Amino acid sequence: MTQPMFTKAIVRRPARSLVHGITTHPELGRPDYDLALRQHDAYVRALERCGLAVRVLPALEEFPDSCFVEDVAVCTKRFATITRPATVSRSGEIAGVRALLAEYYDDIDEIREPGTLEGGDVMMVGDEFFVGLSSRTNAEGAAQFIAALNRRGFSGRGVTMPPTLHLKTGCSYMEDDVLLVDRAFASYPEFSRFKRVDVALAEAYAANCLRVNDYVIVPSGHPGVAASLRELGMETIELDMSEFRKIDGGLSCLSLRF
Ligand code: CIR
Repeated sequence: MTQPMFTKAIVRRPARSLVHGITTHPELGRPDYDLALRQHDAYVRALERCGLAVRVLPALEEFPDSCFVEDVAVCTKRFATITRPATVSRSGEIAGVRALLAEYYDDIDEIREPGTLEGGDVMMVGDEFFVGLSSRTNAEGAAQFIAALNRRGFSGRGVTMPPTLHLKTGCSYMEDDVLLVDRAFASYPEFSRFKRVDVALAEAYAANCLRVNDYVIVPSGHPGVAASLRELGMETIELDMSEFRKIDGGLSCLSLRF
């Protein structure tokens, strides 16, 4: 890649309260905080290896899910949007991220009540954005965001969701026209124009991979997805995400890239 897609990232250290993060998978057990910190360190190193300068925000103990910074903002080439998380326990996460983004962006928009939108529902494909209409992102939030995109010369469209947490829980754009898709999204007409890499049910968690410049970061333990991406000529970095997975967190959720 001659021109890097991204040069910077923002992450937030996991709080000890992470063990109380929202989860739809209580059967996986509580996260181990010390292991989560080590996995987070490895994540930051991986972003650095991809060429990003990483800013690390301090842990926010009052907000168990606050390490999932992707949900509280959307960063584009021309502007950033501060989102409005649907869950009350996450609403206080935005302040620190807003202040930091102001160092990088002159143009910062925001989602307003009654809109809700979480960044995990926003998938960027060049100048086009897909917005998952999930239990976290309502029609009003999506409409506000799409209007903000249109005002800056981007396009956006809503995507009806299967019962999946966020859009990018189930599909990730790998650049070069390649879309990684969970079975739930495989037949979506919105995605028919892409070269689709289908993710097997047993590897569904790896539908959330992260393309960053010349690499794709893949959660370890998903050999089928990693092999499919390598067959397409992509260089992969594998990271153990076990502790974040326990509270529904994937690779993309842990950072804002811009
Ligand atoms: C939540 O339910 O909000 C967190 N436990 C997980 C957020 C994951 N974020 C993402 O997929 N972008």
